[in-house]
Amino acid sequence: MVKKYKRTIRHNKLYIMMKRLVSKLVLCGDLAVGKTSIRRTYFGDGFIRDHLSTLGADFAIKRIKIDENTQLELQIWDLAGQPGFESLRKRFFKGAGSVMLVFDLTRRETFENLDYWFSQLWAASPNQSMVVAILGNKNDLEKHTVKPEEVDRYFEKLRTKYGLEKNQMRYYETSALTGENIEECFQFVSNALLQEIKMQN
Ligand SMILES: Nc1nc2c(ncn2[C@@H]2O[C@H](COP(=O)(O)OP(=O)(O)OP(=O)(O)O)[C@@H](O)[C@H]2O)c(=O)[nH]1
Ligand SMILES: [Mg+2]
Repeated sequence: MVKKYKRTIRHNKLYIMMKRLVSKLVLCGDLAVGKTSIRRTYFGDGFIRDHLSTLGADFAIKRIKIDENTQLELQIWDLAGQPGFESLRKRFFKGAGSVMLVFDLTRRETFENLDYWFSQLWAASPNQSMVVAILGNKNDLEKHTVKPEEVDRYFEKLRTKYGLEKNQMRYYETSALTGENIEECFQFVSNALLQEIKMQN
């Protein structure tokens, strides 16, 4: 779901019509998979070695310039992976246009729990045009417990179960520590959302 706003900016007696597209992106996944680290790396806020568990949710806004007159505003909700925030989470899920489902490549159970996260999101915000990026994080660590083919099979399941489109989903192996694929996965989400708008118009 992408909301559209128009704003007029007065600049040296020139009036420019700005189109502002606003969309909500939710970062979710198990405890300590690296959601906050991914967000911090994307914003250039630096990597923190300690695990400072998110309480409830953190919020950040990224404004992406599309062209001279168009801006995409991603409202990013970074949710706590800790159990106990379920009822709170539902509120944050509402109206999401895209989701980053994050797991830790070295802990297989965090991949297996992605289905729990997605079904929670879908129950709170059924939306036929959801953009889904799956991030296998901590790619800088050696011991990988999930193969890319398994993620492909999970995408297949999302397609059949929720009717999502193939071009709305992508898998990235990321590292918040080295920055690998962090910019790319946000770029994918932004492009897929813009594609969606073009299809609607
Ligand atoms: N090696 C490595 N460690 C990472 C990476 N991303 C996060 N970490 C570490 O993993 C731990 C958890 O990171 P967070 O970003 O706090 O995880 P989270 O998913 O936000 O956790 P919650 O908010 O509790 O749900 C921290 O100690 C980070 O330093 C990564 O890409 N590589
Ligand atoms: Mg966190």
